[in-house]
Amino acid sequence: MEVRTFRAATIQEALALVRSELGPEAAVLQTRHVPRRGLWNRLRRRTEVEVTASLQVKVPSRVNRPEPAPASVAAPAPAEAAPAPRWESQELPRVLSTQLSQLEEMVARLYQESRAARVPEVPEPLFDLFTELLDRDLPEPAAKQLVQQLAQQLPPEELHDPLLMRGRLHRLVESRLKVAGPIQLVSGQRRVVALVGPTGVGKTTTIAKLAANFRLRQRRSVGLITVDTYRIAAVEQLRTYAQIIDLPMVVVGSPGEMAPALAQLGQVELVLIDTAGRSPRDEVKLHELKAFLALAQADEVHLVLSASAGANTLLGTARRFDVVGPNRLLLTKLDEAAALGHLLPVLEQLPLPLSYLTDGQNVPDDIQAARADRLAGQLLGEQNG
Ligand SMILES: Nc1nc2c(ncn2[C@@H]2O[C@H](COP(=O)(O)OP(=O)(O)OP(=O)(O)O)[C@@H](O)[C@H]2O)c(=O)[nH]1
Ligand SMILES: [Mg+2]
Repeated sequence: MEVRTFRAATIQEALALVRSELGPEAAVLQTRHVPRRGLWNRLRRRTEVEVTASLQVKVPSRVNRPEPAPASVAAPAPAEAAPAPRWESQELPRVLSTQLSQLEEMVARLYQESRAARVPEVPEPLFDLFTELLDRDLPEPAAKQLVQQLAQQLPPEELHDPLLMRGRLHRLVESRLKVAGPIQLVSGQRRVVALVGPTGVGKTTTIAKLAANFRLRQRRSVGLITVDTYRIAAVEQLRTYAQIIDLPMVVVGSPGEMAPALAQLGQVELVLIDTAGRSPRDEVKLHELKAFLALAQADEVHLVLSASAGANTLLGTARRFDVVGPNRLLLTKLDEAAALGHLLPVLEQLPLPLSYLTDGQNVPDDIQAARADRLAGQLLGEQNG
């Protein structure tokens, strides 16, 4: 088989040489750039195109040729019309594949640029983590701020390791949480703990969970006081729990009854005070509540809020309850919230440390003392967090 090579400065010139030497039927077998001959050219790294071609190789063209027209309507081909040059069939796939890979690169670059353009403050390697935080209900400004802080902490070798990044993010969130943990009892001393908050958040149920755990599991002496005298049903709700757990319970109807009620409970180690749910907008009732708690000399006042409420509601409610003087935050109904990310900015903005979390209606099981590492996992939606 006769195979010949042709060299020229450009591919067009080289192909023109092939056609003039071998004719239009010649098939191009290979084209490549090669160093130009001569010392001077080599020193200057000049290249030229080398085309290898043969007349004996028949390569079917990949370009669809039009079907020949029926004989009756066929116009005679002009005598000088040259057949389509064979080299097209070789060159096209090469050209196409180069263009395709260029297109791929361009699309990838545009995609990265558009992601960065959408949220320019988010470092690109942390973009997936950022969108995950949004999926976990973290508000965008808080998610941005978190990944920016993470980016400052991350050593460059960890920037592309999702596992290490997640570990650091977890520790970062954990370090931002303020946690008081559970009620600490000291033997021989009475601790008075009150729960306050809006209506229906789970104060009475949580009192029952705490009372049952301290009494039945930790074998401490516990007494209950309710200042919720507005609704008979509310008093009966707590009385039922008191009877089941076998605890003393006293109803306080006016501020003057608080001191006698505490005296009546005697030397119990833990007094739990249940209060009526108050509308955060009712300032008179909030001040009244404060007066009750001052008379009780409460050591701990836990503001109870439902985790299923939105961040603004939680912050607004907490601000209004400030007058009552809470020193702990207790979050209920974690089980009802689809995701918990919205709680992170709330927990950061409120000065109150977290005491307990509740995640269901079951007394006494659905309650945990707050722990920063576990809560960080819950806020980030980690498995088994
Ligand atoms: N899903 C879920 N429900 C809860 C949780 N805690 C309490 N509940 C339910 O919430 C409802 C209200 O609970 P309560 O304990 O009566 O709430 P409260 O704050 O005492 O209500 P008021 O006294 O009316 O202000 C009840 O149906 C409870 O079973 C929780 O952690 N998760
Ligand atoms: Mg209640």
